[in-house]
Amino acid sequence: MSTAETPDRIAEPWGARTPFARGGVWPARVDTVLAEGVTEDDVERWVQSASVLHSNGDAMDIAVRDGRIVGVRGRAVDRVNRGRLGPKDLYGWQANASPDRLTHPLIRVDGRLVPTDWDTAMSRIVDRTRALLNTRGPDSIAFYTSGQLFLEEYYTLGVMARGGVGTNHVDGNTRLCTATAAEALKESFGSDGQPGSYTDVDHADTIALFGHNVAETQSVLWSRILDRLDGPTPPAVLCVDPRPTPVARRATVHLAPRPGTNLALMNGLLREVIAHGWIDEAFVRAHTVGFDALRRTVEPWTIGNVAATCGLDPDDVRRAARLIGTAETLLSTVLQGFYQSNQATASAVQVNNLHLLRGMIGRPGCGLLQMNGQPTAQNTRECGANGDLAGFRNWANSDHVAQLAELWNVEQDFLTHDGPPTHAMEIFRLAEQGDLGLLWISATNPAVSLPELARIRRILGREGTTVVVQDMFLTETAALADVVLPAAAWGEKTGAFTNADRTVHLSDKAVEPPGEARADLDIFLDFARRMNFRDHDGGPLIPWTDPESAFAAWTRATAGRPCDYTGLSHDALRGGSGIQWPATPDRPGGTERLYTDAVFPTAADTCETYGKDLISGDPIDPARYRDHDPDGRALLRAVRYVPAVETPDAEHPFHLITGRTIYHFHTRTKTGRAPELNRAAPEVWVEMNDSDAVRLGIPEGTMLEVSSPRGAVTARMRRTDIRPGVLFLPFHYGYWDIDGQDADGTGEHPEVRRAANELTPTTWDPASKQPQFKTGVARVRVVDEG
Ligand SMILES: Nc1nc2c(c(=O)[nH]1)N[C@H]1C(S)=C(S)[C@@H](COP(=O)(O)OP(=O)(O)OC[C@H]3O[C@@H](n4cnc5c(=O)[nH]c(N)nc54)[C@H](O)[C@@H]3O)O[C@H]1N2
Ligand SMILES: Nc1nc2c(c(=O)[nH]1)N[C@H]1C(S)=C(S)[C@@H](COP(=O)(O)OP(=O)(O)OC[C@H]3O[C@@H](n4cnc5c(=O)[nH]c(N)nc54)[C@H](O)[C@@H]3O)O[C@H]1N2
Ligand SMILES: [Mo]
Repeated sequence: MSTAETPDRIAEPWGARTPFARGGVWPARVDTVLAEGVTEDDVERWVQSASVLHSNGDAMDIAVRDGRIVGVRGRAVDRVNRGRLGPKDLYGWQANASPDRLTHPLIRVDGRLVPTDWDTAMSRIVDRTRALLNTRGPDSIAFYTSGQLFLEEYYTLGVMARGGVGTNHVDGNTRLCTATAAEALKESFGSDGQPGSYTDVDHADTIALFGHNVAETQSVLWSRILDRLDGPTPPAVLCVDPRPTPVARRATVHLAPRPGTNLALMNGLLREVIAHGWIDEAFVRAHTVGFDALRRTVEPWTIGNVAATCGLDPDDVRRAARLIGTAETLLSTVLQGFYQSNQATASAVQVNNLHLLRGMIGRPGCGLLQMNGQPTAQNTRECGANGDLAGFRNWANSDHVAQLAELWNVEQDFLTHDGPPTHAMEIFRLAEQGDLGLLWISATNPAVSLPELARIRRILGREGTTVVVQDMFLTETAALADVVLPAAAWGEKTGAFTNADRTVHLSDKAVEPPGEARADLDIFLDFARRMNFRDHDGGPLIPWTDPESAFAAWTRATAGRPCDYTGLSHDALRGGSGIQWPATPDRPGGTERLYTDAVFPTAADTCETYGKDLISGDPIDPARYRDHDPDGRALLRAVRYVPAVETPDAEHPFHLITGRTIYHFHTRTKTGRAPELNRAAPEVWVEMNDSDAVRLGIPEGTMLEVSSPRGAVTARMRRTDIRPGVLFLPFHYGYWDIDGQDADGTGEHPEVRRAANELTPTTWDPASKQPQFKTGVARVRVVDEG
């Protein structure tokens, strides 16, 4: 493998610096990697694409030779990365050609998964669906999808599931990922949609990262920040994270709060901002509602109370408040340290409140990014393949439901259900109770990524629920399925997707998929055809046939909505840079920032939600919302701090938090099969503070059993400067080795327990329903001093 820019991008993940000053233009730097022995002259074609191993949307071209992918090169013209690529992008594409790829469908016969043809596999699913619809109705069928398919695939899945099958049980693994981002945006601004832009990095004088290890999880965005930090007018950086991340090491102020206390900290920071008069009173008066309640709610959170509750130095809290209170242009980002922790939505909306109080929204440098994680999570949410309706429509607003019924030409009754769309944690509970006859899982590996894995294995292995898994590999989840469908991967199919700053990219097909693997879109279309789903007039419910016509259908669903795509097409996305929505025929170049006019989509007829009580999660009554219609003003949502349910005690004395390393993506189905990435982080580890290790007399490198009330894993100990009393486990490692896959298809596997989710609790945020992967407890026991 050769990289043009830096010889070893494992050792130097962010590559060489290209410093620039505030308000300047981020210089381009093109990162390229090609397979051993291949030079740029050998490349036959470069095919336009973007990264699917994080939400940053780094644009790249795929190098093709002899019908195979032989490398990637960043696209210098693109607004997102100006040519740069991160380690996962540079090396991860090798997984496409792995010999482990699924090449034909599998079905379970006498307890074993055996190869079969498409017709047999699809017939099994169709027969089962028909039988369930005839006997138990649509509520016995559920779809659990991803944040990693393309928007054409989600839209098709959403129409097929809601308009064809008629079920309300449709969600994505975005529930585990950015459900809180969506909920926080809806609660404050009336609709999902990131207000900010990545160019805010270029203009900000202060950057605040709340529970976001951007250096490892969106490494190219961190390169942009590093280039500002090394330039002539560096921004101040606030980092809120219990670990000494690379972000913390470059921070002006690093706060390492006790896990689960984010809301106490945020309430304290807001109190300081108000008390010092660092607020834009005219903006607050004209464009927000709820200030008095917010002021009252944060009032008890003096510096002393914050310091005691969060376990922080009072002076550090004061310095943090001053940084964000006196910033001229503040960029804030929020991610899993907030979204997967205690009071997730409540904490995330306080960052929105901070920007509203300071009037810092819709202007260069005043960005607010309730970050996404997965590459296409935004599209799952937009297209209604999660617990939302397509086009950011409000399930509780019958006019919005009627719009979809008209667009799809189906009875409105068919789309109307007793309650909100079912969220993933509830879908798995329904399966556990035996209420689901069919659970169709696409592009996600819940047997590693959901909390409390012993329970998830039980649910997936249950008699009576037909589990369909659509994946590139025989994952831990696929091994428990009844039908396994081999999917084409990125690079083997065409589709569009949207990153965390609303930039839409096209990813073109570069090579053929292996064996009989098929694009997810083709699988969904085949199912819809076989089911013969019809509209009100007897025409096909889903008339589109390929990615381009699916995209065109999707744009019609967005007309007039906040995520308006009507100015976009596959052709418009080919060539130059990605384009930020909304993009309309009269604004085909897209929109850099939302809310530049300080008018928010909160009006009762427009909004995506009437909101929830952020402590109980109960929906707010639509009539009550209408009575106090914010009508374009943003909502300052105030919430009191409530401690986490699970906190350390004598039996489980440590907080347990989980997360990521730069070299791996999730359950490693791709990055574990890229030699450079696998070598960089081959095994699970557990981080413990030096002082805890000394106190317990545990030397570096000791094998520890880490256990919680749910289970146990073994992991080698690393001593770090993580907050004392806190353990950190990466969640990437499943329960078998990538190499030692389930060869006989029985679903049985060696008892290697190393997945962090053996330990995590089945608890979720009441408002966003996002599981709390970062609020748990654990104890340790020495297994081997080796
Ligand atoms: N390399 C890599 N990049 C990725 C991914 C990947 O798997 N690998 N996945 C992508 C996806 S889907 C996502 S969602 C994003 C996630 O991106 P991040 O959110 O940046 O990643 P995490 O490591 O999950 O969590 C971030 C930080 O939260 C901190 N944290 C834990 N508990 C608390 C708390 O109570 N309070 C605060 N303030 N912080 C806390 C952790 O110490 C951790 O450093 O990354 C995306 N990018
Ligand atoms: N403890 C703990 N648990 C966590 C988290 C945490 O921080 N801590 N983070 C959570 C978050 S934020 C996330 S996003 C989830 C991620 O959890 P998962 O979604 O379960 O993780 P992945 O490994 O990305 O699984 C994606 C699957 O899709 C397959 N795939 C890839 N591309 C395609 C495609 O084009 N088509 C099809 N059909 N399949 C494809 C891959 O092979 C892989 O098996 O994990 C969550 N779980
Ligand atoms: Mo995620």
